[in-house]
Amino acid sequence: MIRKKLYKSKLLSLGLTTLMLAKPMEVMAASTKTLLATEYIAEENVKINEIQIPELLITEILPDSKNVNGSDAYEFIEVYNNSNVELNLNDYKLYYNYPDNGDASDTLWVDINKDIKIQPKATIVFWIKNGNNNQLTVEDFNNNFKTNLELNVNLFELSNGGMANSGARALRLTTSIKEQVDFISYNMNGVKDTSADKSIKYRYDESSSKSIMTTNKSDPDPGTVKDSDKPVQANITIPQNEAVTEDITAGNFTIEEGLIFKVKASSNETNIKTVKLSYKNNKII
Ligand SMILES: [Ca+2]
Ligand SMILES: [Ca+2]
Repeated sequence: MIRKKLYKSKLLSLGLTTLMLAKPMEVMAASTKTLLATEYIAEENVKINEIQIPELLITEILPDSKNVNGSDAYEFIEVYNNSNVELNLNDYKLYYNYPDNGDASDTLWVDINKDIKIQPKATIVFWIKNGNNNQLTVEDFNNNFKTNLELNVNLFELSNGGMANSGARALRLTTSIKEQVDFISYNMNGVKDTSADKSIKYRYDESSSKSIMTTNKSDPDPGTVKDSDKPVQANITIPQNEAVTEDITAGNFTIEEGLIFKVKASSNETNIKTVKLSYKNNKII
């Protein structure tokens, strides 16, 4: 019988690095209310309130716009701060999704690792830069929609292929640890919702707890959400106490299994949106 060698795996301990890097590092985070990917800890997903209105919503998309160099030039996604507090985009991610292929088809589109603030009731707009429209400027965008958005303030460029004009597609907005905040879809069940230069709008429906398409023939108004398209505001209380974190990394690991860092973060006052883990090693590069 081959006996697997056990290694000590204290967080921040020295000497682990070369072993760890032999395999991809996997970081797991968990909280009493939100759990992250890959490996779950058996705890109930407890909600503070019975009805939770999302603080951040996808309110408008334009999957099909006029072309430049053969591609849609002005595709955009509008996101609205439906809360009473300033939100930091650093705590959220946006995924493009293929509903016919399930949740596993999520493709990460927005993962911002810097502080970008959205004020209460304000919006930000993501403009798709697909290669063929890369030469267009913010001035072009504003001229096209008669808007006055500012680059990297409330207008951000996304570099990817853009939103398909045909075929079922969706966008999933989540916190950093992938707890879903909002989900919208179009072209479902063989129905074509897109048409050139007409945007699709969504309004969060409190009774079904889902964002519902309200029109697929809107004149685009990136950066503006009409009062009639706003749901009940989410009232967020700023936590008074820091979240409690606990290192629950296994004490030993085998080199075959690799080491998984596990950190448990919890708060009685809010859900956990982001967990960051840092470690040190003794390797001098
Ligand atoms: Ca498109
Ligand atoms: Ca709008």
